[in-house]
Order: sequence, then C-alpha cells, then structure tokens
Amino acid sequence: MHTGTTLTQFIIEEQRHVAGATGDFTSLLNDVVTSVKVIANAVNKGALVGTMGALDSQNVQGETQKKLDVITNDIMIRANEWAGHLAGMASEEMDDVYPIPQKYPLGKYLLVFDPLDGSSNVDINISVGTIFSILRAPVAGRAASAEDFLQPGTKQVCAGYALYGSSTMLVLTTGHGVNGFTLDRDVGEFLLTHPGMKIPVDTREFAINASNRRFWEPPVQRYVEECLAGTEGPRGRDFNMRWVASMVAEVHRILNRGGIFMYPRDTKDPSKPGKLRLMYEANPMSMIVEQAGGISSTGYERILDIAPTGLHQRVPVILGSKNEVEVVLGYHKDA
Ligand code: P6P
Repeated sequence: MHTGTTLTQFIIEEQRHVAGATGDFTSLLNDVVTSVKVIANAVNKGALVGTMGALDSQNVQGETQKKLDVITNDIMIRANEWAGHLAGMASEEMDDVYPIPQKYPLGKYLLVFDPLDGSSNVDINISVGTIFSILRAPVAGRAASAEDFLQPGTKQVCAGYALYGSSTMLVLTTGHGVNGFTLDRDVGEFLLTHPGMKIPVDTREFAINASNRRFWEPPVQRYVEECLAGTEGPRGRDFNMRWVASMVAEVHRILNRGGIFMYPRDTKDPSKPGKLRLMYEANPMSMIVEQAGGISSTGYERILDIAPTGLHQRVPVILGSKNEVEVVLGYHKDA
C-alpha cells in the first residue's frame, strides 16, 4: 500500500538539491520533527495527564508559564541537544541561550523556537503550535553566544511550525516554497498533504485583537474602520473577522484561504513596540508567508530585513494576502 510521501523522504529529496549537503541539516530537521511528535502526544493527552494549568513561574516576557510551556521546552531541548548539529538553542521560555552540554559535540546550526505558541489556549482545547527557526552558527563548532543568534530573518535556513489542531500538521520552508504535512498517528509519520502552499493575493478576512482598538496607530484604525464599514464604506465590500489568539492557527488559516493578520504597534505599553517576538514568532512566520507569496511587515519595514537587537525583541506584525497587506502599508505611508 502506498503511504504517500513521508516528511523524511521529502527532506532527503530536498537535500539532493543542495550542493555539498552533508546531511547535517537533514538530520537536525528530523530531530526537530521528532520533538514535534512528542509534543503533539503531550498536548493531545490534555487533562488526562495533569499537564493543564499554570505554574507560579514567569518567563522572560513576564508571562505566567503554563506547565506545558516548560514541558514542551524541555522536549525541544532533549530531542535536539545530543546529535552534534547545534551550537546553541534559544527559546521564548528561556531567558538566555541554552548551551549544548559539554558531553555532546557542537555543530553548525542554531535552533530558536517558541515551544508552545498560544499556550493560553491549551487549557480550553483551542489549537496551539510550535514555531521554529534554523540559522547557521557564525562559527561552526563554537558555543553560540546570544549575539550569534541576532541575524536578520533573511538568514534563516529553515522556518516551520507545528499546529496541534483537529489534526497535527507540520508546515515548513527551506527557501524553496512551503509544504504542509499531516501526522498519520497510525504510522507515526508526517505525510505530504499540502504541497506548494500559496496564499491567495486577495482576501476579505482580517484578524486582529479588536479589544486593543483604542491603542492602535491611525493607519490600523483607518484600515479596520473601513473593513467594518463594509459595502457602504470606501472598500465597497463586506469583510469577515477572526481572532484565535494563537498565531500558528491564524497563519495556517491564511496559508490555506488567505487573510490578513495584524498584531500592530500599539500604545497599550509604550515600552513594547508590539507583542510578538521577532526571533521565534515573526521571523519564521514571515519566511513562510513570503515563500507562499504573501507579505510580512511591521507596517514600516519588511520584517525579514530587521537587524535584531535582542533574543526576545518584540515587533509589530502585519502579514498575509499580498494585495490586502499592501492596502495597510499604503495607509502607513500616507500617515
Ligand atoms: P492576545 C499567543 O500568546 C501570541 O503570542 C500569539 O500566538 C497570538 O497571536 C497573540 O499572542 C495573542 O495575543 O493579546 O490576543 O492574547
């Protein structure tokens, strides 16, 4: 019986297009996939195994950590620290760079991730995900410093996310388009189900946390008001709205049917230029969105061009269907 193209087969076939590939990247990506399978299992068991609820600890963002935030972070660390492909790891859940233990060899890549994005949803059984980004270490085989991670998104070798939803999916790009895989739990393999994902250039669906409306900058205020004005307004058509409070779920919807997702700069906390983190949310999602024909911007500049200044730096994010994002960027230029 033909099982279809497995992710393992897909990665190895991709490797054949890379001159001089040693197999290190392929092996690293397979270890990341293994960690995603383990996380999917932990998330899927939910309340059955007592992993629901919050800890009394906070992460570097000052956000209360869920038990699964820490559990999934440990899963990513344990599955990826031993193989000799990494010079270091960084995560939303860890203040500083995770050094590879001395008992393991150092490699030529850096792995940065949000182990459980949208974790505030996990207790209420709404989709959550894992977001990851792979960079080259500036010096292969040397323990990575925080500065080594501070590379613009254009330097990413690979970006991907896992979505723990009604099915468990893995979506990734290595710079040659975006492909989606669905976990067949009976086989324990991800199978290629969404080859060559492309974001429709037009949309009538926007995603934003409307409770922050009074804090938005004028261009975003204008855009959302015009969407709400519908056929009677300047856009001359009605729009739909979604907000899942899980970036992975929003981006996956946009990859499948188009849309625009905005977590814009707002004045709610002037010390924060946005809520989403550049290194392990905005950059990997921006690489995926651009590879699928979309646009991802702060409103003022291309996210992938930003020169990072900190591991946990926040940025405003406006991403999705090309023509709709360009409308919002036009309003920013007018302002
Ligand atoms: P709010 C989840 O915490 C997250 O980082 C993204 O996944 C999501 O899009 C956003 O924050 C939700 O933010 O303010 O609606 O809770």
